[in-house]
Amino acid sequence: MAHQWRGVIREYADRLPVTENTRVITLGEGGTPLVYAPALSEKTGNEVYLKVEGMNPTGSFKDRGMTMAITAAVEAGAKAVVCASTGNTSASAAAYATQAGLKCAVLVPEGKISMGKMSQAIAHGADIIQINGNFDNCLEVARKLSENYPVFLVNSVNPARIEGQKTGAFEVVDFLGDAPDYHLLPVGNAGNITAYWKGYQEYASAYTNTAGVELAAVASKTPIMWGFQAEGASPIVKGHPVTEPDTIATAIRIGNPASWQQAEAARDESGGLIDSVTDTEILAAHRWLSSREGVFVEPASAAGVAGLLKHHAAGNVPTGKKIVITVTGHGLKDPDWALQKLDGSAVTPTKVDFDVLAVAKALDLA
Ligand code: AN7
Repeated sequence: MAHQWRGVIREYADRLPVTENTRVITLGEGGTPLVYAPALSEKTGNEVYLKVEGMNPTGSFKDRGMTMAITAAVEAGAKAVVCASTGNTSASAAAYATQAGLKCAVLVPEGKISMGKMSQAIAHGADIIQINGNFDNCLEVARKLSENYPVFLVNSVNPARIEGQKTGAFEVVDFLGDAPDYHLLPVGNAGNITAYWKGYQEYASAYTNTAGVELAAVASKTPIMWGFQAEGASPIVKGHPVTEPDTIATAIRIGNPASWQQAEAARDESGGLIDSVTDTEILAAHRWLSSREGVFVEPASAAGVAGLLKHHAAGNVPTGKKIVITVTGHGLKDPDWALQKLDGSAVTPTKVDFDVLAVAKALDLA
């Protein structure tokens, strides 16, 4: 009988801060496909794989961390949770809080979250507060709210989130049989690059878990980490916070990432880099993924692929390597970007009468 995936906490219980008595809040997250990308592989002369995180229950990688954060909130006796979000965290928090029976408040930047994500938070009954400011302002308020009121913070400044998200690295290694040579991903608040690096490190050496049991190393090495911010929201690249972050990739429209130092540590300890890509490069990569690999993502999710193409064009990418790129969220989160051509002109379906010959002609079959 095929193995049925039980969600990241149960699959990786021996490497997560849970016990037998923990009430696990899960929607079956994780176990996402690692998809071979033929066109990127051919273009760059490497073996390129996509970790397709849009396949998670709420359509983004956030679910890996949220199963742990909401489980921890329940364990701590919380009655309500709060998060700041560019959209995906709020969708995920709202869903997991619902299963746990917790109230959920989400603070989002006004006008800068996609309709798909907003609809999820509404559908799951979250209290949605639009803040007249950006994500960084929202996070500051969420932190202070949790310090002064009885609400449990589920942003990635909560270590439980990082613990859950590190399972992405475990899955990559479990699938490939070892760590890849390179791991590329988008960087916004920098929780995910922090989490992947933690997961890769824990898998590459003996690890003593929370029960005091020593687990053997699973991987022989760790990958080189390449992270990519959007150019208009690239504080780590610039070396200073950006007060007015601006990019079409609203998910990573973040000017002062909470895990800034951890992201720099991942970069430096792995011998990697954190660079930026323009909105034009992001949209080209978004289109590449949908039209050449068969993988539909939201714009921010394409930043890692944009980074690979940028550095390949600059001659910085070796050949013959295994490269994994996390594509973080589903294309249906923000589908408008697929509805126009790259030059901005509209894509209009061909209209014909209901007649086989007319359809055959329209398809160049007759
Ligand atoms: C699709 O939902 O910050 O560097 O509030 O939604 O770990 O922040 C989302 C971030 C990449 C960046 N791709 O990851 C939020 C939020 C997508 C995202 C990122 C986000 P981090």
